[in-house]
Amino acid sequence: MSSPESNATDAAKRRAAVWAAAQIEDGMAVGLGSGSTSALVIEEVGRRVAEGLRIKAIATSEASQKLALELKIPMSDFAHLTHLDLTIDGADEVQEGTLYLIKGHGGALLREKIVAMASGRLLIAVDPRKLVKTLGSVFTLPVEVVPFGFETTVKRLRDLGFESELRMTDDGKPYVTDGQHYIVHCKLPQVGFDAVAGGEELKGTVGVVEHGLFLGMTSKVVIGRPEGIEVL
Ligand code: ABF
Repeated sequence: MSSPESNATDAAKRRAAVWAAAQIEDGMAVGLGSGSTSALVIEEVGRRVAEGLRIKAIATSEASQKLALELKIPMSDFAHLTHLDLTIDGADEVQEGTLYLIKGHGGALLREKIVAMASGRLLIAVDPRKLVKTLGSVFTLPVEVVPFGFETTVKRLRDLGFESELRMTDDGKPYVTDGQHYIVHCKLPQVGFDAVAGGEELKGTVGVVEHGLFLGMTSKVVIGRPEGIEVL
């Protein structure tokens, strides 16, 4: 049986998701995010498509692509669309004030970043638990790395000062992303961490494909709250 707390979180996610999906206009090219909040967005988009909304969409993960196709959302790809009007995605953490994000605990950060970068606007839908004052205070930072020589990449990340651990599956194997990479979880220093400089350092590390810091990319954040929604 689900707890009152998880029911409240589910309701908050749904409220944020429905508001976010309502921002899509007829004729738009739309990026569809990953994770449980994005799944609710995709459900709502599917409902609107069934009612006649005409869009083309690109998904940020195989799971979201599958759900969107089941709901008969017209899917496209970057061979046919070079620009998206709007991407709606979730986040693991949203820093109050800066709207800097940690993303990628769903394992899809690389595609999420590629889709967000191709998008005119990035709308993030979250429940209130995702708001933080300091990035990394609740979640580690996922960093996507090339499998070859990952042991040396992890060492380089540790040498930069990040406590770093390879993400494993429940059956003890390295977690493999849709892009066939591994994920390393890095703990962010909680005092004096410069997200911009840190992001550049991570990006410049040999073996790193991409990291889950999304800085200066967010247009709006919608937060589902018990009394309605709040937009930042
Ligand atoms: C994606 O899914 C991610 O970037 C983030 O890791 C996660 C958030 O999932 P949820 O909405 O389930 O909390 O958006």
